[in-house]
Amino acid sequence: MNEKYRTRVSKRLSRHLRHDPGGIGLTLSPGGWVSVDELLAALARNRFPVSRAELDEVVANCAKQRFAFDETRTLIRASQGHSVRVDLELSDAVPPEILFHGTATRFLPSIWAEGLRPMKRHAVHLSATRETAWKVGSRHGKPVVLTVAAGEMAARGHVFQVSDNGVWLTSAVPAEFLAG
Ligand code: HQG
Repeated sequence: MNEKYRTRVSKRLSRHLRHDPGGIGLTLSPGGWVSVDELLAALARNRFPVSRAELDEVVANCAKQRFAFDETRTLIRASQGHSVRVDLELSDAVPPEILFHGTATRFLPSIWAEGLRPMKRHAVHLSATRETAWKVGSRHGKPVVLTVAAGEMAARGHVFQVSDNGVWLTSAVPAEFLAG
């Protein structure tokens, strides 16, 4: 399987495991899980056949570890990034003092006015490193990295969680905790 094909499969998995399970007739469990057999059957029905070995390869090789199997390896879910309603049942975690958020410069006026909001997703996504945040921001246009005073937020009662693949999640970041 080459890199290009792995990326195609990964994008397709993101679409159905985060945003549009119904599009191929899938229903996610409240925790966001779906049976691997059902997923592969649904993809095949929709002219996108993927073998179990290929799925395993995509899950294992995905640099961002976007997908995770359960301990029996019969269920799979996206580790973060959902727009459909799921409860990932992550435990609250104490964030580092500073986290980063990558965005595009054109969003800054609105972000300074109202802080970071989850927009179409469940939570605001924050990165542990400036490098990762830069990549995240580049997806939207001319990137800019904001620092988030996460320690101070936590001290003031904001709740954080960290996904299985190391993305920090919180429901919103008021502008007072942001710096350019
Ligand atoms: C912006 C990818 C205007 C926010 C990444 C972002 C991440 C505002 C955009 C994950 C705003 C939403 C999530 C406000 C926030 N006014 N714009 N008040 N508040 N925004 O894609 O964080 O590759 O939903 O800055 O790596 O870019 O898919 O969020 O630019 O982990 O696995 O609204 O998606 O992971 O964009 O990315 P997104 P994100 P994957």
